[in-house]
Amino acid sequence: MTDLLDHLRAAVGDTHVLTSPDDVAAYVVDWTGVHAGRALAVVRPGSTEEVAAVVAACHEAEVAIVPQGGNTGLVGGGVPDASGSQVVLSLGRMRTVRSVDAVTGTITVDAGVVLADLHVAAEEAGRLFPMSLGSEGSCTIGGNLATNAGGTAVLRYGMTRELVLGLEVVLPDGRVWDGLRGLRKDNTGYDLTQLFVGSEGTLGVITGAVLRLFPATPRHATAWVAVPSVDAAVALLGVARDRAGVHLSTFEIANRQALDLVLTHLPGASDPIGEPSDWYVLVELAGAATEDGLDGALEATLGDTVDAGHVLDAAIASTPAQRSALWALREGISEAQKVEGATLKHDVTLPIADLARWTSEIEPVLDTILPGVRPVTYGHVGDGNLHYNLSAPVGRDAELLAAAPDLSRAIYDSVAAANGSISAEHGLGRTKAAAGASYKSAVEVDLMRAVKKALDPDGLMNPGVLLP
Ligand code: FAD
Ligand code: 2HG
Ligand code: ZN
Repeated sequence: MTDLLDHLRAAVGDTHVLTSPDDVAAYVVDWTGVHAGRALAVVRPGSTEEVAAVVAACHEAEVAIVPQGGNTGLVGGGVPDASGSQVVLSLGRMRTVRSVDAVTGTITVDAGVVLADLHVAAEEAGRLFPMSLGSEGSCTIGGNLATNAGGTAVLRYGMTRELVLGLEVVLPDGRVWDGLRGLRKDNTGYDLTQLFVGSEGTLGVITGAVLRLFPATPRHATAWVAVPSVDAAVALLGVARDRAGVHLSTFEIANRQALDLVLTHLPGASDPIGEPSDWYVLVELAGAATEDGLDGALEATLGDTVDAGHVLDAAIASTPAQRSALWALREGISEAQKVEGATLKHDVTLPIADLARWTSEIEPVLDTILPGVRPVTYGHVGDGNLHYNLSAPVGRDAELLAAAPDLSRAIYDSVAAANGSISAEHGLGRTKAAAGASYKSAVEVDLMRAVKKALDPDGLMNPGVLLP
């Protein structure tokens, strides 16, 4: 291994090959704290050529690589296993915005550009890059592409795969595929770009991307709405779609348990409504600077639904500070639940029409497995995507962890029975690789293995992630 470390140092410079426990510590544990591995080394290349040299050296030495961006992934896919034999390849130094074309509506970036910096670059060109995640201050566009991230703007703009036009990828043998074509139309064979989107670092290292930009939407109408049930939230969604059309950009749900955790653990958070409700919705309309019908459309939506009994009360933001405070209630849930203690995460999608039935049926099933278990239910209800994250009965984390296999199986079985998905947006990573394969047909798993074998015949790219 000394040979490999020498090659890596020659490729990126001594200071960018980290091996001491202190230096590698932040790269080997994931955000949840559940996955903690060991690394042979952490390598921080500064260019596509350096990534290619690192990957070629690892290929030659038959050493596995774990690509890593901002290390905000929630399924353990960006950290090494416990063997101490894997190299973590961090894209953190590759943060250049290569070019912006406001006329065509494209931006070309290094994979290590942080999502919040990408927003700023788009804004400076008078455009919008719409992807919006609670982790946007740390996650990278390479990680977003590798996980096909979702977030709160999917309802209007789609998942990451709908925002990308072309990629640059270092293949497992060190060759570079330059697919940085910013064309809306290109029917010249298999769509290789889309093959790498959502591949979680198992097929190659994404080093650059051409992304779509959209017209800026600086105007907003935002409300935090108390609703009596999931059914009522779905009814509100229907009315909001009719009233706001393309301007409806966010439609998020949270149960009372989720709000309670935010109010308990996040400094400065306050309940904008006061009278407790079982469920809440964050709804936002967004439009161009010249758009002046947003407030009216939001008020009409709420008016229609109050009359029908689907809305109990609402707080409408009238200043940017009030808007941020409402968003903080939604975006603070992950962090607040982490502070509360152990969390058993489930990131599921169901047909929207089944969400109310599913949430009411699964709760008693889980309560028989672990009496008093607390579902912290929230997420992108407009996409049919719930984060059905369980907290233990207060002070009983060990019991939650002991019951975890039974609880997760009950949830996944019922999701599969309803034709849903056990990973809506976070990917499979290490946490769900086995479960992912077990809910797919043998044909589908065979096809996935054939793709993996074709691109990474030696199995050196992120082994143990995505495919068991
Ligand atoms: P990492 O965590 O570093 O890596 C994630 C995966 O991508 C790993 O498998 C890794 O090997 C691979 N990878 C990373 N970079 C590359 C690359 N350049 N080439 C090839 N493979 C690569 N996710 C959502 O979808 N929606 C949300 O709303 C959302 N909200 C979040 C909120 C919080 C508070 C947190 C902590 C996380 C949230 N996430 C969300 C999850 C996470 O932020 C996303 O999965 C994000 O896309 C990961 O980006 P990253 O740069 O941190 O990737
Ligand atoms: C969100 O929508 C994220 O807030 C994170 O996808 C969900 O922490 C989670 O489970
Ligand atoms: Zn989410």
